[in-house]
Amino acid sequence: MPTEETTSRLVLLPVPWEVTTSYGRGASQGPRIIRQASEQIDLFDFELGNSWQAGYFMREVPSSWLELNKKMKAKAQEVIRMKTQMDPNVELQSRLQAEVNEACQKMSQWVYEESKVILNQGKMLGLIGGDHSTPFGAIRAVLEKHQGQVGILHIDAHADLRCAYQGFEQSHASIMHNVMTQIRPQKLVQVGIRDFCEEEFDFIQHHPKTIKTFFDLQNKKRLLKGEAWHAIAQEIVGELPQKVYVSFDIDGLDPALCPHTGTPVAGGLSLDQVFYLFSVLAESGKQIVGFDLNEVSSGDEEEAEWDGNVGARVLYKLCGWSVKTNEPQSNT
Ligand SMILES: [Mn+2]
Repeated sequence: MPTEETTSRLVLLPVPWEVTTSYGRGASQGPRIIRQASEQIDLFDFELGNSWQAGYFMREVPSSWLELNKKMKAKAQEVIRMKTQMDPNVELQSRLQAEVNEACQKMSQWVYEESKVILNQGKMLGLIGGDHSTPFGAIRAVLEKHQGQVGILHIDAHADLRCAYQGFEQSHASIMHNVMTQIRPQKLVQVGIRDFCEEEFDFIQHHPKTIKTFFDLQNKKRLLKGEAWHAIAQEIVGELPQKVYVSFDIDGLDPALCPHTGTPVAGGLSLDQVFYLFSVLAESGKQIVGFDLNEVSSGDEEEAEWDGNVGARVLYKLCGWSVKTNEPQSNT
């Protein structure tokens, strides 16, 4: 397998960051456990053949961000504790909160700059989180490269449309709100969504032209009535423009497939449904112009072989379809 970045078609940027995660922990270990599990996966793929030969290069997990993550996560936890316990020291609370927001901003800027360098070299980009706040800078860079003419396929249990969460502007729970209000892609198409608040539901209702949400329960009802996933997948793909960025939160899948993820929600997609959706996307002639895979986590454990295994399989498909949907013949 090619191991040099310069000769690779696709570069994977690991971002071990989970400062604002609220419930479970371990998303910063995502890149490491995915990389470990990836050794178990055959390179040849039934749908993708030997697409891997184009070269997928994963960068080293940057230890400096891992360290800052640890430091800032402790501060964020303290802010959350102070809020829930109504600690009277509001001055300390707002100072810590500002510090956390600043660090998240710094991470985001770094991701943006690294993504730009990778894209400017004519390479495909994949980001591996980390929590779901990590891809903001990557989405910004991809959208800039394509003059905003990109739709986002967002697979997630959560709508992530909160206007800041627990006082953190760059929260994992706000990523798509930030993307829609600050980066403004052509369209946001959400799949697997089954956990959201009223504010998020209203946000979706108020943006009928730019946001299309395929709520998990609606999809399940259609399937239970006997409709085919093929029809739903075609509808999903039909909502997207020519160029597609995939933002994949692993918790969009059934939690049996990601037991250690930070905020699991019962229900969700099977791996077959997601892989079928990718193939329908590819068959439509649309192109994946960038992607992220986030919230793959080891939880409190050092190892989480199963989470890493499923994460690696998803990553492998995302890499393969990124390369394949951008081959010259698939653009005609
Ligand atoms: Mn989620």
